[in-house]
Amino acid sequence: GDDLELGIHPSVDIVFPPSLLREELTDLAADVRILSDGSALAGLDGVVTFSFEEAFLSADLEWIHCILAGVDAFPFEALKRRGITLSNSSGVHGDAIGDTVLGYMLQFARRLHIYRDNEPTREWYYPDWDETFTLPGETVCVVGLGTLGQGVTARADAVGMNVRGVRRTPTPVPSVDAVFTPDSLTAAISDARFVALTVPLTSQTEGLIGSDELDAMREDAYLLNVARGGVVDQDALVAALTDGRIAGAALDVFETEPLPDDSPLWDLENVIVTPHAAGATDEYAERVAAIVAENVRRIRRGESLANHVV
Ligand code: 7N6
Repeated sequence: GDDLELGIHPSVDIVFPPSLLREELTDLAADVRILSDGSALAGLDGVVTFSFEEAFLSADLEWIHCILAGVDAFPFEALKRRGITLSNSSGVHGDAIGDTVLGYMLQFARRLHIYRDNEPTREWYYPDWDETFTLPGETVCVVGLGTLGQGVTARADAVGMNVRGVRRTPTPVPSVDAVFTPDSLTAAISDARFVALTVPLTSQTEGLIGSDELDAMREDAYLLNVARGGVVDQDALVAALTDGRIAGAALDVFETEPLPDDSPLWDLENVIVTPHAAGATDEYAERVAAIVAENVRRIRRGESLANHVV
């Protein structure tokens, strides 16, 4: 019939079972099939995917929906040239990221990561009197105030932290006491106990946090990266952590993933490494399905897409 033909690319399996997404899409005016081979794209109008494949460019696709918010690995110019519309899943991760970043801050403040580290050796380690602190009254600077950033700011505000943020448009944001623009990044981060990175990776944010920014941070400050590895100069970060110029870091994303065995980050006690899972949640497929369903409706009405990237 004139139903839209949609394929679910096998790469989505990294985040949820493809069959789960198909179930969530059963009421749709579209034929949805799970692709067993990522390049078997004949007859499809659209594909829902985690990763990009060159084969997408030579197929007859009109639309690619990426189940990620961060689509920095997709070739925007080539997609434009082929007339393929790309939409992303921005908007689905606020709760998961907010919970994870609150968890990182609690781990550092309450030293929970140290106690867990001590379990294999049965070590009953009591912290020094000035080693622990509490979150109320501490300052967090959230760099990027989109869905991820606002997931963090809402929770930080709820536990009584001072919340500041950095974004291009310095309009007021709920839960944020002061909004800075990127040209005042150094001022914004310089007196924060925690600096959380929640920006997309673009030509403007690549290497945003380098040795100058790390030097501007307090010696007792923690860097929390749930954005992309490329937003931070990783060598500069390792140097700052090793020299004690900042107190620690919680990192979900890295220049190379999985983080290589020989990375010094694995061995630093003041670093929490998580496997690019800060945004994971059992509601992921349901949340992505809502965007896909909305866009199927829009395509049928000839409207422009939600979460449209190119
Ligand atoms: C997968 C998270 C994104 O860009 O990096 C995240 O959406 C993926 C759990």
